[in-house]
Amino acid sequence: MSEILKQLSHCVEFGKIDKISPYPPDLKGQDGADEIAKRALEEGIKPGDILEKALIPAMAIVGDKFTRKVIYVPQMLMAAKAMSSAMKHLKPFFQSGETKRKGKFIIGTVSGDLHDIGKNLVAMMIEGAGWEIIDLGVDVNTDKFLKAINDNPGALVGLSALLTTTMENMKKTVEALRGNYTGLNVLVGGAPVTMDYCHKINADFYSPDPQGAVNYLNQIV
Ligand code: B1M
Repeated sequence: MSEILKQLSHCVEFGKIDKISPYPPDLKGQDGADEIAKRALEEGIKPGDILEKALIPAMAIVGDKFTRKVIYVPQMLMAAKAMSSAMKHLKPFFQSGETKRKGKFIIGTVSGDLHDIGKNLVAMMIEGAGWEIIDLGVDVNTDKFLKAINDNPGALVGLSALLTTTMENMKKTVEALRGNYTGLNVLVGGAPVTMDYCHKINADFYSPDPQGAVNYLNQIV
């Protein structure tokens, strides 16, 4: 991995957002994920490589440290903020899809779940593939999904869940969507979700990553 991607990965792993951020103390005064991601792009590193080789692996390390109780929620939050500060530079590249939209895609993280990094990535990639995104945010209850579908006839829907506890809410929401709309296309994803679970809850498709979701949508139109 190039030196700059190593630096970026380090910043995300240790929650160094930008130069003015005083956290973590040993990186005080140094560039953070914000400045380094911008510089990596200026140096010609591909946005996809920045994401796949630096940002996503750094978050995987953060998750592993959290599991091993090496770090706790505040450090995990700082890492997420550092990741987001880098993502804002990548966003325009992933969103530069065709201007003519293929359709509408409603997306949200299910009720009780505040994780939005993966959901935002999926939204960005799908937008870049030419779809209009209606992002309902995090902790989205069933009524909010139902209202969005009602307001946007013909839209497809994507649900993200990162917690084993909130997968149950994913199931409840899908059940309600099925009960209210026939022919609605529902995609599900998020770290604990599997194809088996997708079938079990009667969703249409599961993708482990944004590209799988894009490919699925593209073969529908
Ligand atoms: Co939380 N957290 N967290 N967390 N967090 C996990 C998920 C966890 C696995 C960490 C761990 O224990 N190792 C664990 C869940 C365990 C479990 O349920 N089995 C966990 C926990 C326990 C918690 C809390 C309960 C901690 C606490 O308070 N004690 C708490 C819950 C809060 C809540 O939601 N109610 C909590 C809080 C947080 C923060 C707020 C601090 C922060 C989130 C900040 C934010 O999102 N803005 C956070 C973070 C950062 C993580 C980890 C470290 C990283 C998540 C992430 O952003 N990954 C995570 C550990 C891990 O995942 N390794 C963890 C990077 C992202 C690109 O990947 O989101 O998987 P991901 O998305 C992927 C795919 O899953 C897929 O595409 C994306 C790109 O490849 N995908 C889809 C996602 N959605 C999709 C939808 C699709 C298709 C694909 O179609 C619709």
